[in-house]
Amino acid sequence: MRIDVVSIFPEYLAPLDLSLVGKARQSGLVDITVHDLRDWTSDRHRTVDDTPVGGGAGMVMRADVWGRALDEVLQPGATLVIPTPSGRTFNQREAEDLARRERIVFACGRYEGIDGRVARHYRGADYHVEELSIGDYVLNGGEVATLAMIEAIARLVPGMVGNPESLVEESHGAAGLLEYPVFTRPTTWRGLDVPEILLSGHHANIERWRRDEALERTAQLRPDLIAALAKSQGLSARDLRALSDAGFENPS
Ligand code: JD8
Repeated sequence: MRIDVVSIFPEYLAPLDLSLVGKARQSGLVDITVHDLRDWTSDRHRTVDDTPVGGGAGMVMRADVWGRALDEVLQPGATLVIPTPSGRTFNQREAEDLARRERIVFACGRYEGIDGRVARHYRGADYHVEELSIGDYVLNGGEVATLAMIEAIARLVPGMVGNPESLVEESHGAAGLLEYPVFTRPTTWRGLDVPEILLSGHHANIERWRRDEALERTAQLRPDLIAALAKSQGLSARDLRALSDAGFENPS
């Protein structure tokens, strides 16, 4: 997978040199290039913004500068991702979809955002243009959102995580539940013991305990996920009993 990122703060993407994504870059599994938008400015002040047409506070990023940059960085068939608080909400499904793409270009905005014609122009030029938000809160720019999305996408690239099985069980994974709590040694810490059943070696009981924990936690914090799971995969009688034992009504 090839990923390009365009930003006026390219150093903001330095964390992509670290950890799993950093290793994936070294092993060639993922090819990430970060570009400075100012390299496509045409004036000696390297201007990328101007006042909003129609008035209003702040500044808007210029379409002509973004156009020169994206014309060069976007290759045929590439997907252009524009992080924006007014975009579709990014989630695990979106990450799985983007992890199947060959080339992705992230356009990181700043100020009040990027001139709206940029997305319209490249959509019109038959590029996949995805305007995505990572959550209902306001950031100062697209870089943090881009870091989050690249990590969520890159770790799904085959060969990235040691045991692909682990991708299934995790929150928002195929199980559709939040994760069960995890523990390790010391088995007693500050008077707190790890749940006895996890020391039993009885794998079926442990698996059942973990699903019950995941069901209870999800019903408490994300009842929308329980309803979706009941609709998509259905809940077993044992699941329903676990939910009612935990005080949660039958979701169907
Ligand atoms: C891109 C400029 C700042 C946003 C005026 C503050 C994503 N979930 C998210 N929250 N915020 C962003 C985001 C914010 C951005 C840009 C993404 C480019 N800003 C603007 C509008 C209000 N300032 C985001 N993904």
